[in-house]
Amino acid sequence: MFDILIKGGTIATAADVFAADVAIKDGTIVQIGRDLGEARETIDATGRYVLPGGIDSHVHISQPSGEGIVMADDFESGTRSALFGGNTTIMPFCLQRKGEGLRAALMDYHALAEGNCYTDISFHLIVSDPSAQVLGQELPALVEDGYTSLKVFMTYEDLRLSDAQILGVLDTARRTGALVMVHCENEDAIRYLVGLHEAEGRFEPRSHASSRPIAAEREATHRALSLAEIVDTPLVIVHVSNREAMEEIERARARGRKVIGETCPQYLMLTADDLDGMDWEGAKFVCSPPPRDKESQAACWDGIERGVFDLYSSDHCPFRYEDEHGKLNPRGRENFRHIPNGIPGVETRLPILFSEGVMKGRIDLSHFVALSATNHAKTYGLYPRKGTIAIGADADIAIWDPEETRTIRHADLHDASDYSPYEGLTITGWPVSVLLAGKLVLAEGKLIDESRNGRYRSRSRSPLARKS
Ligand code: DUC
Ligand code: ZN
Ligand code: ZN
Ligand code: ZN
Repeated sequence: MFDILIKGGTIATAADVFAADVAIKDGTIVQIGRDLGEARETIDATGRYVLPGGIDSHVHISQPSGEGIVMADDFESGTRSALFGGNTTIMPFCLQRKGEGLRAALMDYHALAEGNCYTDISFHLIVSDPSAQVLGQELPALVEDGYTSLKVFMTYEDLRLSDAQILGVLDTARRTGALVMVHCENEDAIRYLVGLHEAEGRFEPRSHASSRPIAAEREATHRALSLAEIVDTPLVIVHVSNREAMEEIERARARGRKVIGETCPQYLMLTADDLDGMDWEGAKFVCSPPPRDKESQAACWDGIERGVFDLYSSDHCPFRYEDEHGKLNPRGRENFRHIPNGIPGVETRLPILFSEGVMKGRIDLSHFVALSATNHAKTYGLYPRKGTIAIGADADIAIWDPEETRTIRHADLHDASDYSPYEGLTITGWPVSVLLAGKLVLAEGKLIDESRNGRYRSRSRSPLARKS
């Protein structure tokens, strides 16, 4: 006797699309086929797609973001929103505080997450202070413990690492088999341009975009790839916003480098013009890198279609708009440089890709599955336990109604921000039911299980980052 049988749907994996039933027992997919037998509970998936639960490998939850600034989502609201968006695993960042170790930060994030998650979670580390102790002892031990990826920043005064520090991190990553993600923007160039904007009295949100030009991202992307080449380490270039940065990735690949590219909904759907607007409304769209122009949007779609991007993540980084702790904090409402960087999007990521990508014929359903789940699992060491519909995999499944048409309204979303950057966008194709480890948590758009059974998952090393 199975626990659950999902009957009559169309299954899609990153490789195949086929009609079959899925049988689940003890949280695992145990059979795929026809006439599988009896189950305690049957879910009718006629007319629907049965897909691996989404994996969003780039989200920020409860991350300290500057004096007086508070991220809108905690683990409860962030994972609830992720679940409604068809996700079963998210990967938030754990930020190292300067002068402290990585373990200390991890203890805090684990304490915040424990018992509060509607989806599974797994942490990336952010290395802000690569001391000898961190690189020599902590990081190698943490990789052994299943924290197998980390991010470094080339921008933000308080987070950026020097090229020498980045080389040290990359070299440690190569020796230990960790996978490094890089935020590529040239901090010195940005600081110079911010100064020019301030000198000219251009304090409004739009100046955020013009002080972080494409050339600053392209240059840093080139530099990060060069540093990785120097110490022979694979690299993930996160949140790529434009063609010139994409071309750096392609050139590095042509030289034989292992590089993963990631883009996000904001670079497919928004432009710098969104940072204009009455009453500082443009603050709602302030993220880094900033949204660019129509040509860059087309380039990022092209990068999705051609496989320049293996990863499509939300970069969910939610701040409330009307809040003295968010976008309109007292300093932020006077000067763009104090507007916290980041926008919400964990719930709308997959519906946007489905509607704009699959329904508009830019990508097929298997490519959608690869970009929404499989490639994230493969890149970050969760595959094949997660990211596919296969016998033996976790029964993390999202059932999609490809015909449901709804317009995005923040009032209908489940995060703790107070706006969506995509308000008013009409979407065809929504996830309607979600199973986490074989338990139906979301059923026909209703949260039916509030027990927050999401678990922390340690990960294997990325296949890209073998020890050497
Ligand atoms: N980088 C991110 O990855 N997210 C939000 C802000 C940032 O700079
Ligand atoms: Zn970043
Ligand atoms: Zn991010
Ligand atoms: Zn407040």
